[in-house]
Amino acid sequence: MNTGPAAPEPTPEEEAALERLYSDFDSENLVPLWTEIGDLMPPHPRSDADPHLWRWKTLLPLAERAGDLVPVGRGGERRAIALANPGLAGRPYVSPTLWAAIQYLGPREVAPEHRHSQNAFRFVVEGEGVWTVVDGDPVAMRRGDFLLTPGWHFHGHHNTTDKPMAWIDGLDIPFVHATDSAFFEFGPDQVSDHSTPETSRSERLWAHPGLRPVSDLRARHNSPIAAYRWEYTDRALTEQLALEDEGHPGVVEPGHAAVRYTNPTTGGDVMPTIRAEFHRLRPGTATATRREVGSSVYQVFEGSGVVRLGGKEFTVDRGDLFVVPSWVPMSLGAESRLDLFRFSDTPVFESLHQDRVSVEKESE
Ligand code: GTQ
Ligand code: FE2
Repeated sequence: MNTGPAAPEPTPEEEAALERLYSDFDSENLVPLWTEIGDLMPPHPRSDADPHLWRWKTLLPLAERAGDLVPVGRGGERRAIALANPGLAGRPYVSPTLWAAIQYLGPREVAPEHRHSQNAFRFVVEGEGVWTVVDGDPVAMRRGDFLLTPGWHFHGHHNTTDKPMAWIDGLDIPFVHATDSAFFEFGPDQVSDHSTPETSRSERLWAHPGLRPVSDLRARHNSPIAAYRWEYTDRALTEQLALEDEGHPGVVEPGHAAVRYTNPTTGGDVMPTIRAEFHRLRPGTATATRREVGSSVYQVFEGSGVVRLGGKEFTVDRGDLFVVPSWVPMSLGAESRLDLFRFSDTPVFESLHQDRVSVEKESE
């Protein structure tokens, strides 16, 4: 510990005076920089969050047990079970800025409407039969779909089938909590529209590639597309790899196709605090090792492989989730074809000009 500017050996009187000084700092709620600087101003980000993996085969049975034992309804609002990073002192946070949870809705169950300043999305790794109703627009949830609930939009979920459904939620709850900017309001106890259309009104108006309604050409800070369907994501990735086979550009690195979900009114991220992407690796390929400012969460959608996170290495399978804390070196290797959904807090750092990326080396 640095105890201040270099000085000759202190006399016992000086030692005692120094001790009184620190004690007076403490009682006056003052802290000197020189005792804290290593932690406050590190040479590069050193996250308290750990790289960590949660296995789907562990998560889903626990969500099912919660479904049997814990009702969903007004007050608790959602049967959502948060991934709590073991480095974050028992907080239900997957990273310092992000929330990730498995949410479970049994047959015919309803999660009541509410709205909050936190931005939210859903990603579906398996199942169907739930409609999320966003500002009165019923949006079907199916495998591979990425669904948005931007801040301050009313939303409730209802399962219209005799089968349960589970999916993952991502929100900026920790960021909003840390910045004291949370607002919340209850809506109706039921969802406001019980119809079950295949396609939401939002998609019918907005989800046509390269086409916008001339009736509304404003730039918006949230994407107006409520659901990004698997059909389009899959096709985009398939075409990137086909173009690579034909010798044309498009992939991010050899054997690695990737798309970002975007806001068609700006071309930027879907929401101000959350970035979302989908990645596909060919069998047997590995990515370069990267570090990035900000944290990411990945969910394996299909296939198996290995992820290296700092000194740790995990094998991953369908449904497994892992978190990459800020500035932790990360690389992926695909055993079979490996499809991964990813979300991150990068837009926060880009907005504030604190973003950095470092590509360390080609691995394997
Ligand atoms: O589905 O509205 O995982 O409000 C956490 C907070 C889900 C939701 C979560 C929420 C929701
Ligand atoms: Fe919510």
